[in-house]
Amino acid sequence: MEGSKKLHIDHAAQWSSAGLTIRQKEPKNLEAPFDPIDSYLTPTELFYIRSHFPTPTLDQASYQLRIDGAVRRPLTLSYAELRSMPSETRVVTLECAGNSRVFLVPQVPGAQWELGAVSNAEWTGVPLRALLERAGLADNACEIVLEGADRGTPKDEPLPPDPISYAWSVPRAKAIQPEVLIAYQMNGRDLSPDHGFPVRAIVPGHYGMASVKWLTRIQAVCEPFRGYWLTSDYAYWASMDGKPVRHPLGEMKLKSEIARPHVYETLAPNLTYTVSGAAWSGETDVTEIAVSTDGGRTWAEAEFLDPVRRHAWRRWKFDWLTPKETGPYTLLARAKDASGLVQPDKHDKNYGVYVINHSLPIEVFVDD
Ligand SMILES: Nc1nc2c(c(=O)[nH]1)N[C@H]1C(S)=C(S)[C@@H](COP(=O)(O)O)O[C@H]1N2
Ligand SMILES: [Mo]
Repeated sequence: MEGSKKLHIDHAAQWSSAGLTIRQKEPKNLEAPFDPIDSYLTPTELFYIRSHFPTPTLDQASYQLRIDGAVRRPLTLSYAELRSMPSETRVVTLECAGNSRVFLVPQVPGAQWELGAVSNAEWTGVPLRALLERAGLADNACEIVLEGADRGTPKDEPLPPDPISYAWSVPRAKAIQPEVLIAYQMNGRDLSPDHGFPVRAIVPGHYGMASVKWLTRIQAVCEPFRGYWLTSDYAYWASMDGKPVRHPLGEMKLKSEIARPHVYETLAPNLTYTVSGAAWSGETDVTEIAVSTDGGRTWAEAEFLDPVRRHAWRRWKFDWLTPKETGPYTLLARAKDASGLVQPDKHDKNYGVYVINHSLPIEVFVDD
């Protein structure tokens, strides 16, 4: 079982004034506190922040959204024009593809996210589909490139020679789904600067990297876009006729996390302790959740607190009568989806330092 060695929990980590753990100060990489998931929606000030470059300064008055490329009627929308279009509100869980990286053994480079590079919010905006219809998407367009206003030099080799923007490309089939939003509100208020003010994309069911913040351009393309983020960074080894090929990440994988107790917590013996957490997936529904308190030998059904809602997490709980016998115990949670797929028990190496969706061992101590 992975994780039987001590995790490299960063005990010297600093907290922001709002209570987020600072993984990196600038550009901002702030982790949400995962253990107090008392609310279904993550309060905006506690929602994790993952930015590759400094937050750009944009304002509503001069904001422009360009829609071009393989479209019949390229257009530019002002903020007011976007706001005047019919909108939709959806609850969507965002998870960074690098979430839970600290659980990889041996330790790997990159931000040492624990459990909180995932959060759940309500987003309001215009379906991307409506904008593509207005622009007249060409029949042969295969992807939609979403580009942000932030720029800089990325960190990992191979590096492009000049500063680049943050851009992600979404397959056409996903981009035209009704749930993909060009959002301007989060939890009922204007987006905050760090979460993409004034406008961002929300691509439900895909890892966070697809939900481009500070969105200023939507470009339809007729060939797969092979930009830095989709090739050098957020890519994995897929297989083509038995040979490994690089593909960009996409759909979020089935996952559950234990929020309480936290790793290395000490619990009293012979007392009921409520183990709690959340489970989510990409394009399917989480239908079952089981908990093990003996490192995976036996499993018991846990209880969901939230209903099934596609693209949003479901919190759950499990009442555990802690053993009389003191000592270390390993807790695991394991989700199952509507197709019968079960959360894996180890990390898939094809994903490198991303997609850490196996059952994460939470070691606790039962002691007086
Ligand atoms: N323009 C831009 N969009 C971006 C990013 C970025 O660095 N720049 N980071 C992406 C990544 S990797 C994630 S996980 C999500 C995080 O969104 P949040 O900061 O609102 O939580 O934004 C995505 N959108
Ligand atoms: Mo991310």
